[in-house]
Amino acid sequence: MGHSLYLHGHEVVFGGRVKGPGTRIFKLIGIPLEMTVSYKRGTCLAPLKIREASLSIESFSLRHRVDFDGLGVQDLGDIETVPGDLQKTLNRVNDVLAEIVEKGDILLLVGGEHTITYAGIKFLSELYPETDLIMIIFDAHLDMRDEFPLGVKMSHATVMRRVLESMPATLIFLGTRAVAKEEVEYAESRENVFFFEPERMEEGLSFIKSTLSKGGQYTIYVSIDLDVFDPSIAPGVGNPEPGGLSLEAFWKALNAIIESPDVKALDITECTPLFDVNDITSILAAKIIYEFVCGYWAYHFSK
Ligand SMILES: [Mn+2]
Repeated sequence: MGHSLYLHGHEVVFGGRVKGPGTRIFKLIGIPLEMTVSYKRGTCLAPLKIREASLSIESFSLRHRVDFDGLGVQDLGDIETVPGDLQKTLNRVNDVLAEIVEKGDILLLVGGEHTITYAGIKFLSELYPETDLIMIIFDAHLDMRDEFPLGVKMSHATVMRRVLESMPATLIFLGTRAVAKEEVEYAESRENVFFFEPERMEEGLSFIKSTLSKGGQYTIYVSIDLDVFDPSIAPGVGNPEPGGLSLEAFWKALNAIIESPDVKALDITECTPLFDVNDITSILAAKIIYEFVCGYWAYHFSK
């Protein structure tokens, strides 16, 4: 015990009250991190706003014929960040997760800026050291600069490069369309980085399928930066970028991915309620969590 003292519960719980015993394996944790955002501010407000949004929409998934209500998703609250100290915050996230998450749990991390993904994937790599880590990252960006801003090694624009330097993982990006030359050159120099523009989603999904059919033991971490969507669908993000995914393309991809029982974590990042329109980006984030949980249940537990 000890590290979970840094968990701060809210009266507003994702999806409302936990109404059924369910599997109790879905654990939702908010990480209101906002330290290195580079354009529009407000990511620290997202976890609570997304919880509120979850109360305003239906919890039943028509697609999967499953109701989120009763699946026993535990909302464990938010991890308190360490003001001004990113490294301590990331370490703290790692420590708290190690204390409350067990093998077999499905982790739902609600950011916060995209930098939280470093702590999430590091934790999974320690929980499942015997498996091959695969990250599937929905993002307009590669987040693979060496420094951003100049002199800063760890930020939401460098985080995936730091992941690659710290652990053996295969990174598959979907929806890529806003990159620096430096990032493309770095990504293409690596054998374990693959990226697919919005126009190549089908190719990306086939690639994921063939990767997973090689017969290894995998742990899959799904990371969603909401700027992967077209800004007309998700305006409340820190770095909006035209030409993003449609919802149809996204649901198709998400459902194909969660058919794999190796998926152990989902994170949703970069939502900023301050720049949203009618809360539609927070509502979309809540909807993604509903559909992810209902779909995962339908594929792996309902039979
Ligand atoms: Mn991004």
